Amino acid sequence: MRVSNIISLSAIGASSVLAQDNVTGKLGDAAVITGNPIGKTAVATLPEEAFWKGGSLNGNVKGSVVAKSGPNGEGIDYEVSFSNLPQEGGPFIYHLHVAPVPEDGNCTSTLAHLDQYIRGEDPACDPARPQSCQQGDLSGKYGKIQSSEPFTAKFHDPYTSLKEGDGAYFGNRSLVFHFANKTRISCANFVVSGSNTTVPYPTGTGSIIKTSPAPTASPSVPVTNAGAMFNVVKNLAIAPVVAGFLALL
Ligand SMILES: *[C@@H]1O[C@H](CO)[C@@H](O)[C@H](O)[C@H]1NC(C)=O
Ligand SMILES: *[C@@H]1O[C@H](CO)[C@@H](O)[C@H](O)[C@H]1NC(C)=O
Ligand SMILES: *[C@@H]1O[C@H](CO)[C@@H](O)[C@H](O)[C@H]1NC(C)=O
Ligand SMILES: *[C@@H]1O[C@H](CO)[C@@H](O)[C@H](O)[C@H]1NC(C)=O
Ligand SMILES: *[C@@H]1O[C@H](CO)[C@@H](O)[C@H](O)[C@H]1NC(C)=O
Ligand SMILES: [Cu+2]
Repeated sequence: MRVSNIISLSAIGASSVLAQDNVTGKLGDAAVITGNPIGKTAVATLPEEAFWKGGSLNGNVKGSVVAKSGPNGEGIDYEVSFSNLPQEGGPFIYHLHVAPVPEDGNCTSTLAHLDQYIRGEDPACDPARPQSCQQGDLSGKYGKIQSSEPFTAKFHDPYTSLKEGDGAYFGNRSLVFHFANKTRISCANFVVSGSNTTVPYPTGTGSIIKTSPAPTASPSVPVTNAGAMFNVVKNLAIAPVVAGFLALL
């Protein structure tokens, strides 16, 4: 790599670290959700037809977000898969949006991201502090969609809910898939299945009484995409050292 490239990379690294600061929502950091109904599932599947009517799209992006109550009802386990990605305009981003998609399929009507703590979109979510991000910013917290396909990801998010009545509940909301520039390509409503049975959490005691079948033994999956992004940040952070060393040669 040329020295000039390394120096410009290190400049980007420094400015993105500064921009991330320690932002959080006006109402603070997102709370960890407990008491999600065991076995409850919400699935959003992108429709046949795209909302975006531009070139560079062969039909619509295909894919879904499958969300299940986490182990013991804590947080949500997500399984994400997308394919038939546009030829350009990535990396793609996806979010839980606050309103559902209306009958006419207009993705603009889904409004903004699920953001109960009033954080806003800028500066960008720091995946090292997911509690400080908008709850609905799944790609911000767990990784954007690069163009290699199919894209699949599994992650555990502690801050979203399948318990009706919670502000963080998204079973009545929607998924939106965007270009990197935020233009909305496609959107879908979540379809909920499974019971409302909640594991009782007797406060102050460590015991949990299970009243329904035990949660499937899906372990909480490490957040590999966020880890990868973190490595990029770390690599950028050492770039000035490398540049300084090369300057001596
Ligand atoms: C953000 O950082 C500043 C300076 O380090 C500190 O004074 C402030 O309390 C921090 N805010 C939060 C919400 O952590
Ligand atoms: C967003 O990106 C897409 C794909 O590159 C492009 O076609 C579209 O014109 C862009 N929209 C805006 C508002 O820049
Ligand atoms: C979608 O809704 C927005 C806001 O109501 C409107 O401006 C836009 O024209 C609609 N788009 C389509 C394709 O109907
Ligand atoms: C979705 O459900 C939550 C919790 O029950 C509620 O606060 C919110 O207003 C609902 N949103 C929509 C768009 O129906
Ligand atoms: C879950 O609870 C909500 C609100 O009480 C109710 O509308 C819904 O029908 C329940 N679903 C099931 C499967 O029992
Ligand atoms: Cu979005």
